[in-house]
Amino acid sequence: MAFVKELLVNSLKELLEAELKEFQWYLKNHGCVSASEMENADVLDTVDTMVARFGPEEAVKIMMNILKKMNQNLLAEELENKHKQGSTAEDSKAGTPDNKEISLRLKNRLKEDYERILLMVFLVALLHVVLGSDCKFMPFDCSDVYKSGQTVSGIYTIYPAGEVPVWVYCEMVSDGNDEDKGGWTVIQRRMDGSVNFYRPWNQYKRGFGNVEGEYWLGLENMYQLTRNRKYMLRVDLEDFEGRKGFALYSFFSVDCECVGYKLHVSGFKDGGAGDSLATHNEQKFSTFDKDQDSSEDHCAKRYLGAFWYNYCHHTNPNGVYLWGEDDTHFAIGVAWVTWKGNYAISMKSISMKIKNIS
Ligand SMILES: [Ca+2]
Repeated sequence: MAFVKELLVNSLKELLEAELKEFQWYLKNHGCVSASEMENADVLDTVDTMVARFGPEEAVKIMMNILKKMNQNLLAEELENKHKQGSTAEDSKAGTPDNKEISLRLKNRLKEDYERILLMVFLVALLHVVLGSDCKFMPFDCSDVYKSGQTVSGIYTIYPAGEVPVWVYCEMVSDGNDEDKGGWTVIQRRMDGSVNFYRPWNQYKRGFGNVEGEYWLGLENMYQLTRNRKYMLRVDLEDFEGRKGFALYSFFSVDCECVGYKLHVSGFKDGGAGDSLATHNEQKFSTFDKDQDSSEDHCAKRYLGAFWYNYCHHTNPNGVYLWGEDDTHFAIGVAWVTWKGNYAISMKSISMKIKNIS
């Protein structure tokens, strides 16, 4: 097993810096190592931690699985090519000859990127790895991530719909009461105008943007989350003068696409911003290419956004990022009217986040 570990470490050394970071990140995010163990640790430290925790055999299995996942598509392609050439079987049947011979053979293979991937395929064959679920930690939402001991805000993977991973920003601390702390799953965020939010239905369904910055989690993900657990919603706002406010709702859910991803939001509690969502309760979602609002007008097109428009809105979180106050075009900005009493004032930042009510 020591030999296998050595091979693994050598192959890890061949990875690019960015891939190593991704590898470590993946280990952390799957609960294989903790955040504190990751701090200042290079990849060899991480491997040692893994080996100490799971034993060499299990550790190598887990890491091989992760490497496979990181290269999923390439791997599949290479596997297929190899299969056609008939050499995969040959490699597997070769058993475990002299270490030096293998090392030499493997070293030659490390010359190019795709050959490095082949090495991993070879190692997997050598280990007879049965694909498992890594460290068997598949958080459903950011509450699960928080409970697993990850208390630093940042990007994590959650699994709201079975095996499909979804990248999300988890806000672990808010400036509210103790009850607000920990494990908020951010479903929408604007902060610097870097992402265009005027997008069609399929993108609002699926999600878009940068998880580290501005993004929309996707209506289908919101549906999957809220059909399984009960959530509260918090909307944080900041204007260009640096003033902050928020609105809290004790219940938030989104219905299936079959009923237009209808919104349910209730139990308002004021954090200074007032209740701009009341009028949007029980509304279907609308985009410029799907008008499901309660107006004879086409709200998404008129107000250049996408939302659970009614007739039409008191807030337009996915509207145009206006960089402050601008009344040139009525109500197209990122407005929250019950706070500002004015449709012309667009927020500097807005984020909508949900937390599981336990
Ligand atoms: Ca309409």
